[in-house]
Amino acid sequence: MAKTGNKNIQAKLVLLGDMGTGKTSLVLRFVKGQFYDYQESTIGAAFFTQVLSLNEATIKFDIWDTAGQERYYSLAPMYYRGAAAAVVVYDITSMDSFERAKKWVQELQRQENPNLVTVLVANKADLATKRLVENEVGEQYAKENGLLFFETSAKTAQNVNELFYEIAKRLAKASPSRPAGMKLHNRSQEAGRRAFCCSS
Ligand code: G3D
Ligand code: MG
Repeated sequence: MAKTGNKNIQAKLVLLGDMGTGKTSLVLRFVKGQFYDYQESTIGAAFFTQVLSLNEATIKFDIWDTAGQERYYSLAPMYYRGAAAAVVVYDITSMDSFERAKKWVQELQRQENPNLVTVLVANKADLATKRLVENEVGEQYAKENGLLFFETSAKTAQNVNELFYEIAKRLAKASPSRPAGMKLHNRSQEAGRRAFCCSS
């Protein structure tokens, strides 16, 4: 529990990236601590919440897990607009997914939201024998573009909590001190968006 006087932060977080890169699996690992070998494809987008308590703040994440298919592409801005953090995921066994991740990064950069905490995530690190995107390549791209970078495995849980903790820490640092209980978010706008939500 947060100590009295701590910051309470509500933060919208969006996951972007090709279908099959493991976005839903990363969220389920973070929110439920589980991994499913057979993970159903996300339709449209799915909504999850998770609370992380740091010493200095409590962060409530509103997580939008997007589908990744081209046919949902035009919906993406609805999910990343107003986001405090964006997690762009690729699969280390797919060069195409890395190229797609770069496109998402460029699109986010065009939004000119300097406060957006953007993370590049190289998922499926457990599949080292099938690796096609070297760690250094992802890391270098992230560095050049001012992104945080993590290699993760939703399957083994490698770096998954670390990824969300790092985001939480950045958000806590960036957020001005304010009395606990005060919301940073306009809930009435969110309510409309939830109509698109499928599962939690
Ligand atoms: P998406 O939400 O980005 O579309 P999913 O991706 O989370 O649906 O995952 C796509 C497939 O990759 C799923 O397998 C899932 O189990 C697998 N996967 C996700 N993360 C990892 C990981 O870190 N390591 C490994 N080895 N597999 C992972 P299926 O078989 O259902 O397609
Ligand atoms: Mg999914």
